[in-house]
Amino acid sequence: MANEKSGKKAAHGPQREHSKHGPHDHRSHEPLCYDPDYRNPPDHGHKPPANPRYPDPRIYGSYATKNPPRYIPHPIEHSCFRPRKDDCKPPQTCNGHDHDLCVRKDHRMLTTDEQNRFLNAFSQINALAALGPLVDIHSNAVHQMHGNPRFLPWHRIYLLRMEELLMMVDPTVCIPYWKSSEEQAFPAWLLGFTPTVTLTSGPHTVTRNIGAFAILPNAAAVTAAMANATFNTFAQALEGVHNSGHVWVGGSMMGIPTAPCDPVFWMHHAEIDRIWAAWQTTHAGQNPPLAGAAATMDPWTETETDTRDIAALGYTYV
Ligand SMILES: [Cu+2]
Repeated sequence: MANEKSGKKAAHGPQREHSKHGPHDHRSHEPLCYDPDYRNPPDHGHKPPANPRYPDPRIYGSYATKNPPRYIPHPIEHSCFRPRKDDCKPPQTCNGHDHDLCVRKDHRMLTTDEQNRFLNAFSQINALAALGPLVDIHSNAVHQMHGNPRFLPWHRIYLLRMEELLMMVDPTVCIPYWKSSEEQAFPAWLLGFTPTVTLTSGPHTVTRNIGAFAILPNAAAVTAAMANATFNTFAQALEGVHNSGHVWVGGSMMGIPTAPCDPVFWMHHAEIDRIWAAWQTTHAGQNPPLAGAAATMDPWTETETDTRDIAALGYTYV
C-alpha cells in the first residue's frame, strides 16, 4: 500500500519545473521536447465574463453581472410601438411584417444573399426535425393530392405550410419559383445542395439524375395547358407538365415520398402554382369542382374556397 502510494506520487512528480516561471514569462530556452501539461493549464490573465451573453458592463450595465435583471415580457398588446393619436394613419397595424405579402420571385432574380437565406432556412428546419414530418405528409396517399382536382389547391396549401416553416427561422424567406419551361436548365445554385432528411422510413439523402428519363416541358407546353378553358382540363394538363418536371430532375424528385426533400420540389411547385394563379386571373369562376370532404385540404383545415385567392393566403408572384 505504502509503496503503491509513493509510486503514484513519483509518477506525477512533485512540481513541474517551469512552475517557478510566471504565466507570461518569455522563455528563451524552451526545451526541445516536453510533455503537454493538462494538470496545470496556463493562466491567460483574464476571467470569463460573469454573463457571457452580456460580456461588457460598460455597454450592458447590470446585465453583465451574475444576477442580471429579471425579464418581464411586455403584454402582447403592448409589444410594439404605436404612434400618437394625432399621427395615426388608419388602418394602422402593429407589425407590418405580418401583413406583408410574401413575394415569390423567379429564382434567377435572387441575390446571393437571398439564395443563401433560402438554403440556410431549409437546412435549419431540417436540422430542427421539422422538414421530415412535412415531407412524410406528401407520402400519405390518404390526402389524395395527385391525379384529381385536389392537386392544385392541396399543393397550394402544402407550399404555404413550407413557407411558414421557413419564415419561422428567417422571416425574409419566400419560396422562389423555377420557370423550368423557359429556362430548360436546373438551377445551378442548387446543384451542390443535397440535404439528408429524416423520414419515418429512415434518412433520405437527395439525389438527382437530371435529364435522364424525360424531356422538360417547354414554354409551348405551358401555353397549351393554359389554353384550356375549364378547371379540370387545365389542371389535368398542368399536372402532366408538372409530372414531367419531376421525372426530368430524377432521383429523389421521381418518388412521391422523397420529392419534397429536394428544395427544387418547392420551387417547381411554386412555378406550377404561379401558372395556376395566372390562369385564375383570366378564368374567374373556374374553380376546382370539389365538395364535401374532398373540399377540405387535409391534414389542414383550409377548404377549396380558401385556396382561390393567393393574396388572401398571404403571398404573391412577381
Ligand atoms: Cu405532390
